[in-house]
Amino acid sequence: MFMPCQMFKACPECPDEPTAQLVLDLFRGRGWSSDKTERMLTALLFLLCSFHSGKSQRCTEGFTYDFRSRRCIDVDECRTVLGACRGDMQCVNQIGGYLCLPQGLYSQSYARPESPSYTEPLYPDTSVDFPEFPAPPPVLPGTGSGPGPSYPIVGRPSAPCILGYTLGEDGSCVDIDECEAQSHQCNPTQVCINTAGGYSCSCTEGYWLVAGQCQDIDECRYGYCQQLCANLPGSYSCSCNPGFNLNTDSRTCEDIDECGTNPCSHGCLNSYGSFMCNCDEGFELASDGTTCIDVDECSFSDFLCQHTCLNTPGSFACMCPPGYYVFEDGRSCEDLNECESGNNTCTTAQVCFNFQGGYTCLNPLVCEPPYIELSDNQCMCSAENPACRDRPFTVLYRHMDLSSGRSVPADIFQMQATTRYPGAFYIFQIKSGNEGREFYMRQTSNVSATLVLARPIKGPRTVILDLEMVTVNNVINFRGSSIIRLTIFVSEHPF
Ligand SMILES: [Ca+2]
Ligand SMILES: [Ca+2]
Ligand SMILES: [Ca+2]
Ligand SMILES: [Ca+2]
Repeated sequence: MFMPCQMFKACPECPDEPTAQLVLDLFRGRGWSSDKTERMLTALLFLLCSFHSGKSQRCTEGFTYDFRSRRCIDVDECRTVLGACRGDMQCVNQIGGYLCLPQGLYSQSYARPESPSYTEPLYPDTSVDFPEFPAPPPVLPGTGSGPGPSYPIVGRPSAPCILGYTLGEDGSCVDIDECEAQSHQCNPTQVCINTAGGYSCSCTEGYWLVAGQCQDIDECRYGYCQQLCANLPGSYSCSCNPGFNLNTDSRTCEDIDECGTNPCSHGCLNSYGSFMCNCDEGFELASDGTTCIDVDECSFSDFLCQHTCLNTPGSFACMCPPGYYVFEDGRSCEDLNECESGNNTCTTAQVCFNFQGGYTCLNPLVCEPPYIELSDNQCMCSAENPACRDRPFTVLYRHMDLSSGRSVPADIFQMQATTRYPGAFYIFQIKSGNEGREFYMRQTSNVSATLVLARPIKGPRTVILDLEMVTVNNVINFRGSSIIRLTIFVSEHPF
């Protein structure tokens, strides 16, 4: 719509509207109707206005003519108009006008240097089409189709609103919601946020702006999680290693005190990220790491116990056969001396003889005729008795015990002549009882010999050996013998 006198209304000597309209109608009547024609008419009217107003007054309201520079310069109303703004409103000078802005709203972008030597062009040189015009009137910023900012001109109610605002129905400036109106320049990846007088483009949470695009933040790269991290579009997810729980902050991990749930059969030791079970003595940890199983000590060695090993939960016990007791070392078997302990069945007439693993009750010595009793363990056959001629002179009864399986050879019994005759010599031999040839006699001197166990002997067994000592005296042509009847109680066990 072409409205020349509205456009140049600020020109005080502008011809009245009907006159201008008349001129326009005149041109239109002649077929001059294009936009260019209208613009040319506008310029012409302006020229008319300018010539009509005289050379001293060529500036619009808000400007004053500077003779030195021969230009229209802005009037700083904030300095020249007393009480330009009321109350707390702050006066901000603008080119061709001024603003009254709330103190908080005032920002540097509205400000201009307070320097009095400010000589910038005081109105834009918009007249591309008419460069020859000496001083085109200032166009109030924002009123045209140009890109300039729009400011509310307080004090001039008819003026348009600043950029980002539009004139409401009630005449006030209301914010334009660029987001709603889809007039924003936000990138498709961005979110438009309307603000008073403008809008901002931002990325949603979990995204950031990289080269104008909202890109997912790789929170994992920045150590958002204490332990395990999985990056997600716009987000991330933290998790924890086994043995840890995610804290309520969803980022940090806390050690689980596994011992609180008694996972171990015996002892439990919590550790950072794990736990350890331990077992009481005599138990070992099973492969599951939590169960304690008994150690079978008996399987370690056959020599752990002298006789029998009995495994028990957490321990073991050595057992001994009847007739023995477990020694204080817990492993050896010691013979019970039934004769000393009185735990025997011998009568008072008998003599208790203890041996390894048992005992026996020896009956009183009975010497069979022609032998007569010489002492409680010796019988004698008198030389005067003809019946004794070819018999041993004395029979001495002795008893000994021998462990089964005793290592061989072993000296087990000593014989010695007690009576020595001048010129006599002695022969020691096993007269009977050695059918298995387990024993032999080794003469150790002229008057002594040792009974040697030559082969291992296994009990339980009682061996009765007649050990003979033959006395030979060739000088007096004497040959006689004495017997030791040795009873050997061979034990069942090798101890
Ligand atoms: Ca992410
Ligand atoms: Ca733990
Ligand atoms: Ca055990
Ligand atoms: Ca015994």
